[in-house]
This record gives sequence, C-alpha cells and structure tokens, in this order.
Amino acid sequence: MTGPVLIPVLGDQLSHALASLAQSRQADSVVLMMEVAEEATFIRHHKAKIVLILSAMRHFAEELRAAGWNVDYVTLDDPANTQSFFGEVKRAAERHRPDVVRMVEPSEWRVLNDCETWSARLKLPVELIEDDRFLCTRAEFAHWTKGRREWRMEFFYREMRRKTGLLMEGEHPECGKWNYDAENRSGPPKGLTAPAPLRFPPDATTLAVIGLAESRFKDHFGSLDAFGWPITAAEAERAVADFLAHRLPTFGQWQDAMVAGEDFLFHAVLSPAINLGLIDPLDLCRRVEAEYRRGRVPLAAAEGFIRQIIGWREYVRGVYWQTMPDLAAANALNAKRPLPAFYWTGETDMACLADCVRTTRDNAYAHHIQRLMVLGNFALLTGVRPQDVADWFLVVYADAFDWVELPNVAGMALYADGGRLASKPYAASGAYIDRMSNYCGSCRYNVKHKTGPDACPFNALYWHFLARNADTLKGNRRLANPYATWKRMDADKRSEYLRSAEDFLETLEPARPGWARPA
Ligand code: FAD
Ligand code: DLZ
Ligand code: SF4
Repeated sequence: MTGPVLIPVLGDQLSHALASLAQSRQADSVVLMMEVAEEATFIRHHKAKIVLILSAMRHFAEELRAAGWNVDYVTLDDPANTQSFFGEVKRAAERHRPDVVRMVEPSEWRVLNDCETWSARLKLPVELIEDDRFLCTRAEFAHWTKGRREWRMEFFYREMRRKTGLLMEGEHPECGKWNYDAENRSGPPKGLTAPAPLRFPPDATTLAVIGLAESRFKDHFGSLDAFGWPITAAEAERAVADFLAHRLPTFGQWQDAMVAGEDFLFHAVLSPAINLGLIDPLDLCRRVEAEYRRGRVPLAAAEGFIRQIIGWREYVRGVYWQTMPDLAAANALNAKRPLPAFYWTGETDMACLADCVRTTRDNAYAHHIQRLMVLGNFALLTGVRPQDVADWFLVVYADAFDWVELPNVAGMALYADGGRLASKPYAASGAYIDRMSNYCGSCRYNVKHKTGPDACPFNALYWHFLARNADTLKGNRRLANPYATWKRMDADKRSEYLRSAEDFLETLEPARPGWARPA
C-alpha cells in the first residue's frame, strides 16, 4: 500500500467507536472532516442546529487528534472550501493521494446517493460501511417486513427487546408485560413543573461558531440566545446522568403532557446528542434498565423510555430505508395547502400553536406530543402539503435528520404514507389538547365551543378532515366510531361544522416561499 486510507467523518458520525475508525489503523489513515455550506443551506437549518453540529465537529476533531489520529479539518471560512462534501473529498484526495476512501454510510438517502457516485468520479475505491450504531441493520429490517401486511412498531419492538435482552426474564418480558403505556400518559395537574435539564454555557469554540452562524446564516429561522446543547461526549454524559437522576422516574407518567412555558417537562432532551453520535443509544438503554433494577425508577418509566429508543427510533429508521425515495413524495390524502406563515412567525391566536412555535424558535426543540398532536395535528387537519411540513420539521429541530424526521412527519403525523406507520391518522380535536395541556385556559378561542368565530378551530377542523377524507378513511376500523357519529349528526350540524372550518381555513396566510429552501 502506498497511499493512506481517507476516512470522511460526517457531522452526525461523531462517535469514537465509529466503524470506519475501528476498521482502520491510525498510522496509515487520514480522517477528513468538512464544514460545508451546502449542508446548511440546501435547506435553511435553524441557527442553533448549525452551531450544534459545527461546534460538535470541531470538538470531536480535537478529541480524535488527542487520541492519535491524523485529522484534516476543513473550516467553513477556508477560502479554498468548495462547500460541498464531494468537492472537499476530491480536494482531500488530491492532497493525500489515498488508496481508498472508507466511510460509514451516511444516515440520509440524499447523501448516500451522492456518495455512491464518488468512486467513479474520483477513480478510487470507496468503501461504504454499515452504520453499526443502530441495533437493526437495514437488511434485518427488510427481512422483518417480508410477508407482513402491516409493519406494527409494537411487534418490531418486541424483536428488539429479545435481541438486546433489555427488560427480559429469559424469553419473557420483565414482569410479564411488554408495554406499560396504560400507566403512562396522564394529563398535567395544575402547576406541574419539572427539574430543568442541564444546559451547557457555550465555550470559546462554540462562541466562535455562534459568531460565524450569526453572520453567515443570519436570515435562518431561530434564536441562539438560549443555546445550551451538550457539544461533546463528556457533556452529553453529564446530561444523561442529570436525566437519569431527575426526570426519568416520572418520564412515563407525564410523557404526553404539555404545559405552557415548561419547554422540556420530564423528557430526556437527548435526541440531538444521540443523533450526532455523542451518546450510544444501547448503552443509554442499559443504564435506564440498571436504574430500574436498582429500584430507583418504576418499570413503567424504564420501559416507556427504552421503547422510544429501541422501538420507535430503530423502527422509523427501518421504515425510512425501506420506503425511500417514495416516502419523500408520499401524499396519500392528497393534501395541497401551503404551510401557514405562523409556523415561522409564531403569530397566531391559537395559544397551543403559538407556544409550540415559540419553544421551537427559542430552543430548536419541542417535545414529542407538541410535535405530533399540536404542530403535526394542525397540519394534518388543515391538509398542508407533506413536503412543506417535512421541510419545516427538518429545518427547525436540533435533532432533525431526514432518516428520523421524514417517517415521523410523513408517516406518523400526516398519514401521507397511507397508514404504513400509523394504523390511523393522529387526528384530534381541541378536547385532546385541553385534556393534555394547560394551553386552552389562556387561549382567545373557547375549546368547549364547537363552531363559530370563538370556537377552538381544532373542533370544526377535525370534522372537516374526516368528511374531506371519507373516501380514503371511512373503511378504517379504528375510525368507525367517529364516522358513525358524523353519520348520526343532523345535516344542519354537519354543515355548520364544515362552514366553520372553511371560514377558518380562509383566514390562514401561507408562508412566503424561501423560509425553508432558498427561493
Ligand atoms: P424523549 O421524549 O425523552 O424520548 C427519548 C428518546 O427516544 C429521544 O431522545 C429519541 O432518541 C427517541 N424517540 C422518541 N420518539 C421517537 C420517534 N418517534 N422517532 C425516533 N426517535 C424517537 N426525533 C428526532 O430525533 N429527530 C426528528 O427530526 C424528529 N422529528 C419528529 C417529527 C414529528 C412530527 C414527530 C411526531 C416526532 C419527531 N421525532 C423526531 C421524535 C421525537 O419527537 C423526538 O425524538 C423527541 O421529541 C426528542 O426529544 P427527547 O430527547 O426529549 O425525547
Ligand atoms: C446538518 C449539517 C450541517 C448544517 N453542516 C454539516 C457540515 O458542515 N459538515 C458535515 O459533515 N455535516 C453537516 N451536517 C450534517 C450532515 O447533513 C449529515 O451528517 C448528513 O446529511 C448525513 O447524511
Ligand atoms: Fe389550542 Fe383550541 Fe386550546 Fe386554543 S382552545 S389552545 S386553539 S386547543
């Protein structure tokens, strides 16, 4: 061998145990890390997401150097930077004359497709290695789906419990039950507050990147004022310890609750660090299990959390690879409305939506039920184009990468995949939001009113959604009750609902083009 191995490490591959590093020797390798504007601007990510990724990359490069790796790091403001992954790999190939390029497969379909062209364009072998930071390989997931009409997460999850041995007693689930959902998910009592998650004041490196983002990406959505994400594995470790000690014990119980101004409640707030590779998800689950076995957290909390990671997280990744590229274009309900402007501005009288957009802007974070049952539910009920919604979700959250964002948006929130991921649309009226939050008390709309200008818009929109999509949805067994209620309603009442919803839809201002993707 004459030249080195060139090892590109991408912004969400920041793990010391990364397969491409594990399979290479420091003495004959060059690690390549690239800050490229193309990744920040093909879609105009939240400023905090850009800062998180670039600062985490800079810290990780220093850690690799300290561990003995030869790291070639290209900064965003390097005048020679071509600002694309391929351009930078090509330049690095000219600098280092490698025999082979070895990298872990990118997490996103868009980037993997690009990488698959590199070998021919570089006239070099490019080894793409499976990302072993996930429990279930793409091939295993494909195998699991074979011959199954429905891909239900619950059954996939049980396979993952068996595979990992997490919360298992031999062949059986701990204490005889796979799922403790029934004990979770209460609405919030008055005055519910939670211990705030540990946040990390920006160090000099992060402050430099904040300066860069404020100047180069100043028009992007989002605020940097409250930036406090863990940037290194050591900080992420402290964030994990803080979660295990202070929020995990009540994680399940308030998992679906929403409280105005309580932006994190009892959630882990670890998804950005997990998705970047700063936390090993399986190790995290083992530690959650250990907390249960030591008697520090109830089984319902431990099981509820582990299900999110080895169940939902692995499952949506499997669905992504199994259904791309069709998933990106899916629109089973033929939704055509442009995204309303308030998703960007937060300017709406609907208190629930205003609070969810605010926390999204301030923190690049909203918890699951805010994403699903407020922001997603509103887009579903009003029939917003799935691609507009997916773009918004990809921009605004620090944890958003196509592989996890798209199945959650198109599959879980919008039913755009026609029910592959969810057995029925997660459509809900104002009563659900009222039960699970304290939003309605301070809203200018009245959640108890069904129609008219003061009625909660979710109420009429719910029936409008069902009526509009009856041809596609009325055969769904899980919607038999609402459709029976709709049928029983007298005709005047039905028209009142439909008129009320249409009056409201008329008031929705579309977002101007260019917020998400450059116009
Ligand atoms: P917790 O509520 O404390 O959950 C613990 C962990 O479980 C999370 O850190 C995450 O790793 C995992 N998890 C939980 N639910 C899911 C899920 N449905 N899919 C994948 N992982 C899950 N998650 C992302 O990581 N990136 C996204 O871009 C993303 N977009 C979403 C869009 C919509 C419309 C919806 C409904 C959900 C989305 N999720 C996404 C899933 C979930 O909302 C976030 O993972 C969670 O809110 C992150 O916050 P947390 O760490 O406090 O999570
Ligand atoms: C999201 C992002 C951004 C904004 N910038 C970079 C970058 O400059 N360099 C990099 O390696 N990764 C970045 N990322 C994350 C990538 O988009 C992500 O790793 C790939 O899309 C995964 O397929
Ligand atoms: Fe949201 Fe309706 Fe409640 Fe207002 S009344 S906060 S719009 S659910």
